[in-house]
Amino acid sequence: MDRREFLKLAASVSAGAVLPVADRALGASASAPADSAARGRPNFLFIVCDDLNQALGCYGNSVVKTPNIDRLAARGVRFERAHCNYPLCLPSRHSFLTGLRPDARFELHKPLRESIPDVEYLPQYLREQGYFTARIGKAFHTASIFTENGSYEDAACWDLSESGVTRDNPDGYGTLYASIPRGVKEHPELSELVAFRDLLNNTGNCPGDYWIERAGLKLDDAQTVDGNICGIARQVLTTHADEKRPFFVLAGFRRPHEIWAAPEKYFQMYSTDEMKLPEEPPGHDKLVPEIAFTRRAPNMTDAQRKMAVQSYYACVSSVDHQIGLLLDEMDRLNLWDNTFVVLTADHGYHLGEHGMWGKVSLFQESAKVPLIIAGPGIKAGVCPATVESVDLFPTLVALAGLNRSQKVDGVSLVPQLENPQAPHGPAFSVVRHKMSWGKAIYTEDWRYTEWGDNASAGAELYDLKNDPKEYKNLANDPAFAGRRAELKALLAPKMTNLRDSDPRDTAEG
Ligand SMILES: [Ca+2]
Repeated sequence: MDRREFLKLAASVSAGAVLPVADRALGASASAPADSAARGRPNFLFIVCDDLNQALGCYGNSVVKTPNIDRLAARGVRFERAHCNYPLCLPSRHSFLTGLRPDARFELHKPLRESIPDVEYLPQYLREQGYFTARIGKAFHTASIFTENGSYEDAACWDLSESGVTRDNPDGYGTLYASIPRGVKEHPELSELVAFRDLLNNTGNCPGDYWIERAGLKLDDAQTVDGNICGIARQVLTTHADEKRPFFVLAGFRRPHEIWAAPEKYFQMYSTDEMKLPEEPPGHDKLVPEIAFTRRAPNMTDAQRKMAVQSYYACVSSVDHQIGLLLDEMDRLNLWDNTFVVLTADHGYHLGEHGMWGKVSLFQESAKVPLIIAGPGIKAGVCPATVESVDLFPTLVALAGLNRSQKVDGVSLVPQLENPQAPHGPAFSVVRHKMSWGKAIYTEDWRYTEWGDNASAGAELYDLKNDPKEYKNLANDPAFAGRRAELKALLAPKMTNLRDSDPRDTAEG
């Protein structure tokens, strides 16, 4: 979509709230060569949650409490069938920040720039176009809140780069109360701690089956890592609201990524009795190749499962509170007429479906992500089309009114923002399990997955219209051979750089 078409979109919906906005009277921005070219372009507030699945109020979950995410959905377009392109933190983030689907160059523990030196990330591109860019929290990846060692943040992307680390609060990514670094006895902020670590078996297809740990915190919201990330982001919004130079602010929250640590009031919002566990037909997984599963916990009792769901929801409500504070700041600063807000996650998370607790699976609870886009000229709506995280890069380029010549794999979602019923898709997602790649294509009605080269390690085919929970694998049913061939033909050209012989790191990260 070109600039003229974009302006038509904005103007068609909300005269008086269209782009480009008039230059603001206050606040001279730091001079940069592209500053003048960037004036009048819209701002972006890009909110990324970690391991947030679609179990949200606005996506139809009646138990979880997400009033603020629902508030954003009520003013934007919510994408029902948004898929990440690799259901794991770093490759997914590399993917949507480049607009490229992951291939063998997207290693699990290395910055992508080591594999593709001239890669151009979305914030890097916007910065080159004159945007002020800020990362607060987890954009690419952060190793630990106690040390920035192993940070994957890319220096070319950011004018401001803040991890959100709070040294007094170890509830960030990668820190276990139960073991490292200081031990549970030295944490007076804990109201309770339950570690499920021993309940996970280690027979999953990713070797890094790690922790399930739940921790109620005697801390205020603002004292948590996400509270700190939110506080810095609010300051940045306040400082830059009236700048002529537009901003791209990425707020990367840690929750609901494990460990499940949140102020104890969020745990008290939910009774374990009201937690619903998946009711699945017995034996349904017998038709599924074993390689499709990861991180199962067959030894957990129902009471423990319900506690795990409760803990996840508590963390979702905790991060929802922080998102609400950002939306309040959007209101207070009158930013809605020139700022697009994107809310998404790097991938989803299983809450017991198919026996799984975690990600790195190509089933929908892991591969689908929430995606909501709101802002000037966008009416509230629900888009049923299949879309992918790689679509975000070209979408933001189009919303900024920029023309970028480099090829990306994603396709702009501006047509869906204009008309949520506009067609799109399909989506593709990949994952490496043990020595084989899983390669999946998703349409509105079907999911087809191949494991290994030419399905040598198995295949899955689900009729999502009649089997929305993916219980009946039809891949080897002769009645669906034609459908399988049709989807295979769509999948094959997207996966040309994914051979099982790729010497890729298979550890979970
Ligand atoms: Ca993640």
